[in-house]
Amino acid sequence: MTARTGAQILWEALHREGVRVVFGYPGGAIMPAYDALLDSEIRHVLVRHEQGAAHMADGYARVSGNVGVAIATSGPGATNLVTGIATAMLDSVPLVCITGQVASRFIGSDAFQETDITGVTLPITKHNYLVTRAADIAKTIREAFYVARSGRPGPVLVDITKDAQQQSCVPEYSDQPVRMRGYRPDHQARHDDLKRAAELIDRAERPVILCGHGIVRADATTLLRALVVKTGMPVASTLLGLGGFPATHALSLGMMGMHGEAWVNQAIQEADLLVALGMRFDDRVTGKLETFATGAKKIHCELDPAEINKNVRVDVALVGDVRETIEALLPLVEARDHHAWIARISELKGDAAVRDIQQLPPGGRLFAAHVMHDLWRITEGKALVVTDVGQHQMWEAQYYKHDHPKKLVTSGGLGTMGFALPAAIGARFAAPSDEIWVIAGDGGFQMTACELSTIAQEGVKLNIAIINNGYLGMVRQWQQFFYNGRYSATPLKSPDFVKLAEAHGLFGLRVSTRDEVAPAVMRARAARGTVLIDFRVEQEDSVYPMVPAGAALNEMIRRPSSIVETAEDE
Ligand SMILES: Cc1ncc(C[n+]2csc(CCOP(=O)(O)OP(=O)(O)O)c2C)c(N)n1
Repeated sequence: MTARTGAQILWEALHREGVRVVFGYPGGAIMPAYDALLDSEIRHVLVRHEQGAAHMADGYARVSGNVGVAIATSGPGATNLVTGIATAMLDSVPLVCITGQVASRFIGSDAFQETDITGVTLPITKHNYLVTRAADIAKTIREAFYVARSGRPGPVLVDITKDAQQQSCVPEYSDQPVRMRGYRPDHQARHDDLKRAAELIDRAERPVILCGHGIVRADATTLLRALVVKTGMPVASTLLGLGGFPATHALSLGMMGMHGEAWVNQAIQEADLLVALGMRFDDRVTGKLETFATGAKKIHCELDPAEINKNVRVDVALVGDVRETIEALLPLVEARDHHAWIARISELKGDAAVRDIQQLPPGGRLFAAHVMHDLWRITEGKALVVTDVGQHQMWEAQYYKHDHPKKLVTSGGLGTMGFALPAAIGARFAAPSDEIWVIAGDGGFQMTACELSTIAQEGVKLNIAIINNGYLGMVRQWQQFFYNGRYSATPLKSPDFVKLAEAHGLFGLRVSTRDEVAPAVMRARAARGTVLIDFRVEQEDSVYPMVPAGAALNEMIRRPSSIVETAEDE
């Protein structure tokens, strides 16, 4: 083998890991790598801000199931990645982020554009590395990919000094399985525990399955369906679990938690058994812990042992890959149905359908829920939807019924505004033929709107729906409910989004009545290029129901009937 530079080895090592596209931005300390990129087959997408690179890699990873790769220079380039890395960490998304670092002899001298990025990202990466020798690059990249995708996935950062990129050596690529001291990512549920879990499931009268992101990530949806068919247990879903079980299935209850349906939360509170699959009992899901499903036994199937008994004490822990766990559990459980329990849950639904905003006559007013409902109807629920963070995110979760996994991409754990547009660009590279809709608020969209230029330069086709309510809506809603309606720093002025699209060579449309929704959506779908629709929606609508932070799951704020009446009056 001939000698290669560290920079060449980097691209070769990435190629060997199956990488075909990376998202990045160049600068001084990563220039040798960018020079070698010209001779690599890997496609590079030039972003407009490194945060966008991390979110694109994240969107790519969530949709493809592979590791996403972002690349940036040292100092400000590296620190701009931080929000995207933390977003991936909280949602267990496998990323490898590569950063240039100042030459090894300058480290620690406050050299130009020096930041201790391994120090900065220590708590928000699954693992990170500082590489100072070309000879270590191939092995480190291999390990980084292994760590990112094995066990509970997560982001890994590899910081490579400029001199390591420039040095030459004969690379040593290995095909042997990676072994790392102290890292044991694989667990398997114990047979005794599986039997105890099966006994609890067989004995339960009011069971509820809680479907989390793990089901989606582990491709366990078919097995989950088999478990539900056999045991008759209804399924509630976390935000990131949506699509893990078909929303239109008779035993799908819908989303639980802070903005979950009231009957779902009530059913959880009345349950005598919760079977938590690939979820982590986040506070947005449980409400006040002391009051969470106190009458229920709990089974927790989870890959990461650190999650067991972290927030909620459980009766049986099945630590392992959730797909393998369900597979092992299936033959152990009895066939059941739960007619009485399902009837009770239907009763709990009560007047919810009447209160449902989507049933309201529009009366000339455009509610965000109308937009979500119409989008769902027109796309037949088949689009890949990438949402930002705020009210629109919750309305999408409530009104766009996801029947398939990996068709909803959203920042759950960190709740990162600005996520949607770049994540959708990444998703496009993972799903070239999917219909993709970005759904963003007027606030979050402006955080990463610079990536419209990336869309234009790369010729990416997306459909963009801005749910424009003139406020930082979710914060405004909290101010309305919990701060006596004192709107501090939430009214928001935006640019003319239609002109902004046009300024980027893209097509823009404005919609302010319900009648205009369908024609605009059809136009966007039919267009070859990216179309942005500025939906001017009801400004002070709120997401209902809502569990106030720190309250019990069944203490929900419901949509006031006055809104229903006002709309009906019109
Ligand atoms: C980066 C970031 N900064 C601040 C917040 C806090 N935050 C959560 S929702 C929200 C308002 C979002 O407003 P907008 O994007 O207009 O969406 P809407 O809620 O109106 O649908 C804010 C400020 C956040 N989640 N992320």
